[in-house]
Amino acid sequence: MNSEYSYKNINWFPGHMAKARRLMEEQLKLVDIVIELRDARIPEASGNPLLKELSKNKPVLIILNKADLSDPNKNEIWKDYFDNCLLVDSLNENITKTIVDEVKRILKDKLDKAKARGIRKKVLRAMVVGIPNVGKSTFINNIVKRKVAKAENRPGVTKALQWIKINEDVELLDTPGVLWPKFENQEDARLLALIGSINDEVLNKEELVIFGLNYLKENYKGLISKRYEVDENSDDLIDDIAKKKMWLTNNNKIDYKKTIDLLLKDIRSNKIGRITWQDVRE
Ligand SMILES: Nc1nc2c(ncn2[C@@H]2O[C@H](COP(=O)(O)OP(=O)(O)OP(=O)(O)O)[C@@H](O)[C@H]2O)c(=O)[nH]1
Ligand SMILES: [Mg+2]
Repeated sequence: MNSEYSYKNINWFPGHMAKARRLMEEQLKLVDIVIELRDARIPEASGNPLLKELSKNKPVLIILNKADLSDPNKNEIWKDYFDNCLLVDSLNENITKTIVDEVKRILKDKLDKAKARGIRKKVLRAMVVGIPNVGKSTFINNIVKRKVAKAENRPGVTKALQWIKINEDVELLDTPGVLWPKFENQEDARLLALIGSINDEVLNKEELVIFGLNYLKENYKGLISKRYEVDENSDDLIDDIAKKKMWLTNNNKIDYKKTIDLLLKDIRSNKIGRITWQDVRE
């Protein structure tokens, strides 16, 4: 494994994202608050600069989603780093009350002012935004306790905007995951690819796996050895894992494609452990 390896530049901004961004801009005037989902495993890199620009005149609630996959020792540090931030597991927790209460808390001043002027604010509208595959549709389905939005484990599932009513007071807008036209910071782009927010078809998966394994060896010593029963400091780590797991072709050679695919799958789940891939910058 060579750390001098030069990585191929990553970029992914398909047409539906540019369109989604325009439509979101239009809907923005209707919303009281933006709920921005980020991935708890990469809280900084999963923040979209386009969305920051888009929501600059609105209150923002940051949700660090998939907190069940991220390092429990780092979760709270990241939560404290942001204003108005919650750690959430949209797959397993019952989050409706927490989210509705938090939205109402953040908007309390606005609601009180409206009330003082005799205006009873009808419905609170929240736009749910975030990078692809971060869990926006799952988050909404959890809140409304119904499967109203399609959710799948690949980026680019939601293609259109959809308003969803929670109750008489609150409505949510599901939006397509959006990235930005050019990743100036390729390190962030690699992290986005690593967690599965960029279409695999534009990625070099082997590079990603090598990057992931190196990071784990440095920052989570012993996890790889434990998971795959190999010496994680071996010079032939990927081969060793493949042999141990019997990821082989019919004629007993290492099946590299399968090995890379399965390693990437493990890295993206919590199979190896709960991992956070970036730290708060000092
Ligand atoms: N472990 C875990 N998985 C989650 C969580 N939230 C969502 N997922 C999974 O993440 C994958 C993507 O979820 P979606 O809800 O489709 O994500 P999205 O942000 O709507 O994706 P796009 O519409 O493609 O932008 C699915 O496999 C979900 O089951 C979470 O909190 N924890
Ligand atoms: Mg979606």
